Amino acid sequence: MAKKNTYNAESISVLEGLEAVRKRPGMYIGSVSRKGLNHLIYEIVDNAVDEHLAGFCSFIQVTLEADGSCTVKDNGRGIPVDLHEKGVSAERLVFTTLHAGGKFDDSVYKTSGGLHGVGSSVVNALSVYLDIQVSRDGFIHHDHYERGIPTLELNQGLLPVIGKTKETGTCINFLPDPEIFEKTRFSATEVKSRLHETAYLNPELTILFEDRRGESPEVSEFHEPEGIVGFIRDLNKNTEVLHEPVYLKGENEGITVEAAFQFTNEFRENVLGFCNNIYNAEGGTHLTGFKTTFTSVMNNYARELGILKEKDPNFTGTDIRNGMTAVVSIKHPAPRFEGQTKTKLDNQDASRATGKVVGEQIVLYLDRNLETLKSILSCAEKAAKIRKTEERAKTNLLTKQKYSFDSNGKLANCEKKDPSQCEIFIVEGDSAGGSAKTARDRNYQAILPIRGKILNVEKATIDKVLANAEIKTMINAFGCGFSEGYGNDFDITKLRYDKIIIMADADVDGAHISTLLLTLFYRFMPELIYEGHVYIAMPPLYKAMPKKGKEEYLYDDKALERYRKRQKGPFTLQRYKGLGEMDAQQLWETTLNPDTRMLKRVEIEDARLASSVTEILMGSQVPPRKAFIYEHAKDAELDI
Ligand code: TSJ
Repeated sequence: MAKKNTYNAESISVLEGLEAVRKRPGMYIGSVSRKGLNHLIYEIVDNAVDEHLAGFCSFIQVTLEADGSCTVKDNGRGIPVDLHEKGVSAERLVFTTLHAGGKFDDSVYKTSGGLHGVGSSVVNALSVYLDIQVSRDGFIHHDHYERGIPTLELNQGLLPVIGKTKETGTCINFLPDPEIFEKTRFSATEVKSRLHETAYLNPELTILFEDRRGESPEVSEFHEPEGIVGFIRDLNKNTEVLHEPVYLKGENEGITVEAAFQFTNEFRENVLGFCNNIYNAEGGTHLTGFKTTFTSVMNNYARELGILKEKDPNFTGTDIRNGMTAVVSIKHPAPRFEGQTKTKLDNQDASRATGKVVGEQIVLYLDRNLETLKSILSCAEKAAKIRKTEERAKTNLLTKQKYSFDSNGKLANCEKKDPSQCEIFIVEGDSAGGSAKTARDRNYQAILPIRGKILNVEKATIDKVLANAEIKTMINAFGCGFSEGYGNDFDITKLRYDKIIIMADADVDGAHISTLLLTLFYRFMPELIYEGHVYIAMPPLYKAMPKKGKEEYLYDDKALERYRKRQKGPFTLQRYKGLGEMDAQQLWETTLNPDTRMLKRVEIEDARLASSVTEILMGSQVPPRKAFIYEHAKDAELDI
């Protein structure tokens, strides 16, 4: 009797938990956009990765099914199905118990192994159905849930058995709930990228990915026996590298530390941190430890080699990491996370352990590899030189004009103040800017013209970009500041516009402007992109005017091809060269009017992708950038 009561009490709290998750899904999975949707897969897969880390699973298969569901299968021991003390199968508890607080709940820190094993009940609650088969002890045990509620009758607390097997493992099939998610199509690109990363971090694991949604199924296998060294090679695959990747590993205070790095001839650093296989978007103590030690070791070498003279100041950390690509991956028994998205590692012992391991191992390597050491130091010298020039330029600027962000320049603001209803167009060129100001609905549309030639400096350094008055006006107009590295002064809640729309010509200069703006956003205001506020206007290339019938705007050459096929009678074709050529009425119809315009939302789901994308975007050639835009063009939304 007592048992039954506990179970009833238990089921009530299960229902309450379910309701909490379904009411505020963002609290548990971050968002209900495609990013949150993909997250469901990671929550499930992480459990299988844990089983791998425990030493019992070597293979994980992830399938995007034709019906929109996802199947994840491992060859681990199988989730325990025996009776738990509460009188139900242990498996039921895994899928119905909401573990204290959500990942994105401010009040709670994640404990051991990040959030592993905690997310499966959340995935369950947010799925139309979740079906599970556990192969264990010679039998296949079956369970099924609908929107988090179990639908199968238990027999004395135990799951129904649907077959015999000699294998062991867990297989889960689930369908995300369209009542919850804005988008229900998983992004194969994002999922693959994350699985590939998991494979790099777990060199003995094999992950098979299959996408069965298209005409012909696509299969990828991820197995990276080189581990994070392979990760570094992959991150640097499109850049000129200066030496072979360096790999360090050690243990300190019960924390395992692994790091790999390689310098390139690019003027940027890309240092990624992972704790217990989880990416730390906001960095944290492991990265601090790595960076501090690396800086001090390299400064010592620079003095020993006479590159820095007695009177010279040290290189800064940024100087020394100029061109560096690095992955720091630690295993910590009890990690704590802080920061806006709870992805910043907070344990002080992680900083000590990483510093210690890196400090010991790096000198062992560099003492024997002087060529590598010299390449790294020459990167630092170059960076220091540029920094000094820029510091001088900035001081000059400061004396002439206060380095502030409160000018409003040429911004033609809108009248409404409610951010959810407002849009800002960043328009290339004064003439297009002028037409846009006339054409807009001043009620809710703001226009900020930006002159192309100011920014038309190949690979303008970010300092120059930030010193640009129009860029300052832009940052000021957005209202949310900007963040540099991990020092974060950015506050997205202060954003004054729901849509930031880049409006540039479809030519080289236009591409350049969009490139710089997107790069700027990635680096200093990435949340704008993650939260889907950034759009690119797609002005049409042509206007077709038939002798009989309606005029039509055509947005690309494919559209023109289709038009030619379907248009029987004669027509005149007007080709637009640029935004500047349209009059106010045309500009309104093609680019400003929400009922007729075409917008493409810029979507990058993860910071890890941003670095390589930035590279593509920063590159001086136009074609790769085009490829980027086109790859994401499938996400293009006809904004009607
Ligand atoms: F495959 C998968 F990704 F779909 C998935 C696998 C999803 C979930 C929610 C869990 C798992 C999973 C869990 N794979 N392997 C396990 N292992 C256990 O839960 C397990 C097995 C045995 C023992 C033991 O002590 O005997 C303990 C645990 C935690």
